[in-house]
Amino acid sequence: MDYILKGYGMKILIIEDDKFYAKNLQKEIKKQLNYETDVVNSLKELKALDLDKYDMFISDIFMENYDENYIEKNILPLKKPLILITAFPDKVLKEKISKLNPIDFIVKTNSNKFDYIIDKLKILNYIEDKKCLIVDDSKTATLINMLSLKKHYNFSNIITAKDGVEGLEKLKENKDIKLILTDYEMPNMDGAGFIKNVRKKYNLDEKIIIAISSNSDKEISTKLLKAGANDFLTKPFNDEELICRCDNTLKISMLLDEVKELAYKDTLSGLYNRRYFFDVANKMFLTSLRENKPITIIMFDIDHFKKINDNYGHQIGDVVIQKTSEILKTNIRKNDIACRYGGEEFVIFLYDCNIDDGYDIAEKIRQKVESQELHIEDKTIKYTISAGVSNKGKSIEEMIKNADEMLYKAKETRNCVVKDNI
Ligand code: GH3
Ligand code: MG
Ligand code: MG
Ligand code: MG
Repeated sequence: MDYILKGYGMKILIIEDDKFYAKNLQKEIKKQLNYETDVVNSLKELKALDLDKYDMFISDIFMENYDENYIEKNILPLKKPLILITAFPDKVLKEKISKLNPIDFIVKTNSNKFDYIIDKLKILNYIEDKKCLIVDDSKTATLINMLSLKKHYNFSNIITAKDGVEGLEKLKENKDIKLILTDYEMPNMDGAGFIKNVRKKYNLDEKIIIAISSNSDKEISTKLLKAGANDFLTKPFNDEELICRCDNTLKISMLLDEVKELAYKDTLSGLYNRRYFFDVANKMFLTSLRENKPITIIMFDIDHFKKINDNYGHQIGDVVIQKTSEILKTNIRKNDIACRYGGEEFVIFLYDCNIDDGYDIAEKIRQKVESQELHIEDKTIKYTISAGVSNKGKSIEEMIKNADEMLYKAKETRNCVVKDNI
């Protein structure tokens, strides 16, 4: 397939003669995903449109009184992802569906009819910046699975490995792998050994593993599940089964991420909270020891924040916290963690970063805050922050304590950054 499935922000055309259904689907997509969609209810309307501007099509498979090959003629040549809507997926229809090569098809009569399609769109959004890994010693099996996944999903990349040993290497090189398909029988390290090794580092929701075997022996499927596979497939399987299992496991992982996001985020600032900070920073601390990477902690505190509250009111104080958080968020890398540590205190964990680079980042952030002028209501507000930077300590707690001591020193003058000197 040579199309690229876009996730967030894609423009979708809904082709459906049932106006009521189309309108409701459009509303639901807007409400749940905030995607813009257009609707056409007839072939005439379809032909009048510039179809190139759409990233995806959701189309009824049969529309009354129309040339039944309208999808082949109008949509397929565009080589864009297609989701089909059908009232009854009987056998004849299934053949037609498979000819049209859709990324999925939806049965209209389902009571929760929109849930499925909304979930599908959410999954595409979810995996857009994530990778998939196929571990299999058979080149043919790898190719077949690769083609299926490419047809149905928009992973940013699909990586392959010929056995468990190579699989682990690829996983180490590509932290953003989310879904893993692994064969059972392989030389060097088999599927069960590979899965056990992955699970030493990653939970069931961090890396989704679907194990595949040609052996229908129940002993093997249970062995793989006990080793930590999220699901299991017996060869031969069809495209539909593979996609259903991937969808289901991806959906669970996506929901867990959503729940975690709620549990781990501070609502006012949108930054992570302390709980998340310690969960992740402690893990990354251990990784840094293993991988021999430097880490640095910065503690920030807004200067004279009490005065801001006293002079302008608590609500404007809240906006100042939000603006400060935005500056923190936009000045760190993807692997760093910014957290609201307390009222007007923030901490940033910098991975693979030495103390001097950490100091520069803190200084850049301090300068940005200093040069910023906030206009809230009819007031112009300027304020400053202080920061302490440290890379010393045998644990995250110790590092924070040291950074806090540096912050305390910075508070002697305020609007400055002080680093630990080793
Ligand atoms: P310093 O420069 O020494 O840090 O002085 P400061 O006034 O910033 O420090 P202090 O610790 O005395 O005051 C912090 C204030 O932050 C007190 C508290 O009421 C306020 N605060 C804490 N959380 C929030 C919040 O969520 N919103 C608002 N608006 N204020 C908050
Ligand atoms: Mg094999
Ligand atoms: Mg404080
Ligand atoms: Mg303060």
